[in-house]
Amino acid sequence: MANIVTSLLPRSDVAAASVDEPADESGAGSRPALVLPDDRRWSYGQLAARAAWHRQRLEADGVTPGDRVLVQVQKSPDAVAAYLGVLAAGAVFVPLNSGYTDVEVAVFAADCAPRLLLCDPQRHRAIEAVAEPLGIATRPLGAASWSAPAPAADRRLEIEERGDDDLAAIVYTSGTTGRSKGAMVSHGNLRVNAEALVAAWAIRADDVLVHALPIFHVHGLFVALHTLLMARGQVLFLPRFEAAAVRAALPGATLLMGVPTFYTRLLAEPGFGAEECSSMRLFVSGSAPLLASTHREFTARTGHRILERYGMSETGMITSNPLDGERTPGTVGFALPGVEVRVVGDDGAAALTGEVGEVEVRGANVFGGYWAMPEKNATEFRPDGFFRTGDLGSLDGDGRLTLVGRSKDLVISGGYNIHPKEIEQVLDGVEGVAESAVIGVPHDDLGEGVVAVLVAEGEAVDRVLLQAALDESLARFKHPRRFYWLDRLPRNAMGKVQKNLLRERYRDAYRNPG
Ligand code: MLC
Repeated sequence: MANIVTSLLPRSDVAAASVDEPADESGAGSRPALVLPDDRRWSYGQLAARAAWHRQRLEADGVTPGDRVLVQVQKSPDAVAAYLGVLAAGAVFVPLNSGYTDVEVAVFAADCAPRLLLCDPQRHRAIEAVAEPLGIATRPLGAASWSAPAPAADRRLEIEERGDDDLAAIVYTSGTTGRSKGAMVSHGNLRVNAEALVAAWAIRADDVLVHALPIFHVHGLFVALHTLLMARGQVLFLPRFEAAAVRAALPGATLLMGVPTFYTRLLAEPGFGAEECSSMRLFVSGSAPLLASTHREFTARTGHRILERYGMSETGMITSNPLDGERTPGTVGFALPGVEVRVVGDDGAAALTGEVGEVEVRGANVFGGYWAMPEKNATEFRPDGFFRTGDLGSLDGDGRLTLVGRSKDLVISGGYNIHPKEIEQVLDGVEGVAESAVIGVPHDDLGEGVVAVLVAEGEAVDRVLLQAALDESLARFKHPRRFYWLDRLPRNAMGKVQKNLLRERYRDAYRNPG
């Protein structure tokens, strides 16, 4: 029974909080938490002090426990402090991809009805225009400094008492089509999952993590940051993934957590190899399938066996290949301690060993349901409490899980989930488009790339019109980069578009530009 923040910022740092105190290796509050590219440091004490400053600002804005705070900001150390400030206040953190358009932000704002929307200063006017009609207050986060801790007076961080079942975050897992699905993640969910990972990966105070992921998703925020802060390690905090910057950060570091694209891009770097990885003890991959060939090539080049794990926003991390023992390429390993995994067939009965079925999960890590969607919660959870992931896989005799696909129509590109229906809806709305089908096909860099297959009503449709519609409504990572035109879409006897045929037909779309 405690606010997750007390696990991330230990009491001594909270009390000793001072932003003016330079970080060094000694003393309670002065241990470095975030190390920036120019080697400036935010100590645990400074992070706590800045979180206290944010907490006070949030309260001045009228935020009270249970209120949602919607946040769309660029990655920065101050954004981490703001996150901790929201949780310390007992409020509910709702992160949004910094690439979302105003149209997308408006949908999520309307859904979770936040007390406050925090945004980047340069986006404030646009965000205000979105939020005002909804009666939502907005505030720019302030100068998101990448060089030094933001100034604030000494402050003790007051932490609102929370129960394990109290909401800590709402993580949107769907696009903006129909009702948006916001996974309700509790303080207890976050704590038990971070504890399980700290134990499974033996994360300790002398670990140094290279952090190049965005912090608006589970991977960069709950997996990477939570585990390191909980273990009181150091985070080399990079603005984004950039192969040269990551390579420069590796010497002296011990951990990297990334999506498969991180690894394929490192391997594409001439000269990348064992030497710069000599202090590293663990490379973790997740959020998208890691090709066995990438795993093997990485081992050949560096001597390290990438540890692949599996999770999702609704459940946190579910399985992991072992730290000690066989890390088998193409599998996602064993259920983490405290997590139950089963595979069931179409009839809901347990699948046999090696048989493919839907993966279901139960445990204290599993979310409480989708925000304000009782009807969805009734179908996504089994009566015995197992959550249906929508992923297809099989368990071997030892309990090792292999994922083979998805039962839901979903594209995973560079670790981002992209929902085809959302893109189809925008394309279908363009004048002259009769219908469309959006699919994911192999992409060497991003795993999957988005392809649009369209049918015109008559004359050819203006590409400028198509692009304008996409630009207005959808974040750029969702945009199809390949467009194909057909006289009609292939459909089965039930009238359903046969996307498998389209995926086959356009499987080389990102090899032979169309
Ligand atoms: C960027 N772009 C993408 C993209 N990322 N397009 C498709 N898929 C992506 N993932 C586009 C941009 O819109 C832009 O287009 C162009 O690529 C260059 O942008 P960039 O910002 O320079 O991209 P880049 O740095 O190359 O980013 C690629 C990436 C990044 C793989 C490093 O996407 C990334 O950090 N992904 C991590 C996602 C993540 O954290 N997922 C965790 C989800 S949690 P244009 O046209 O504007 O130039 C989860 C649960 C779990 O799934 O288990 O972890």
